[in-house]
Amino acid sequence: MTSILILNGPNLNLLGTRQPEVYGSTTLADIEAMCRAKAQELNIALAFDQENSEGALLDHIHAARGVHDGIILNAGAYTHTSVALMDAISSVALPVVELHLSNIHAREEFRHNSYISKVAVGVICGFGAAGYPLAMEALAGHLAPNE
Ligand code: CA2
Repeated sequence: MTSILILNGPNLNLLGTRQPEVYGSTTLADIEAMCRAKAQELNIALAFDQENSEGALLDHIHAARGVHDGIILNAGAYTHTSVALMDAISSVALPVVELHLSNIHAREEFRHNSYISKVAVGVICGFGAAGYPLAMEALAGHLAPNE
């Protein structure tokens, strides 16, 4: 069975509790439930994690090799700073869909650069929590293009 990892970065554990005007009022637990329902529909296995530290995110990416077939990554603010996450994605050679709740290109200049985009198979941003199931469909389609 196809298995994917959805990995969430720093501060995303605060979703639904602060800045709803930017990130919506859906909590990360709500998003996980939405993703688990989508996984059933797509008949794929799902791991769902959130970490605030860069090192822990790197550990999840390294551990995904040989366990998962692809990764959906919302790296939060590390998107714009982390050469280490970019290198980790290259080193595990798993397809990664980059995901953001907000449209990072319509926001501050410092959010326009993404190190993740350079090594991702594709990017979904700006659709809020709905981007998560969209990213799952995109990754499942990428992994099994003829199904
Ligand atoms: O739009 C996204 O998904 C982001 O990855 C979210 C990051 C931001 O740094 C990226 O530029 C875009 C920030 C996540 C912070 O999440 C919060 C949630 C609730 C309250 C405060 C922060």
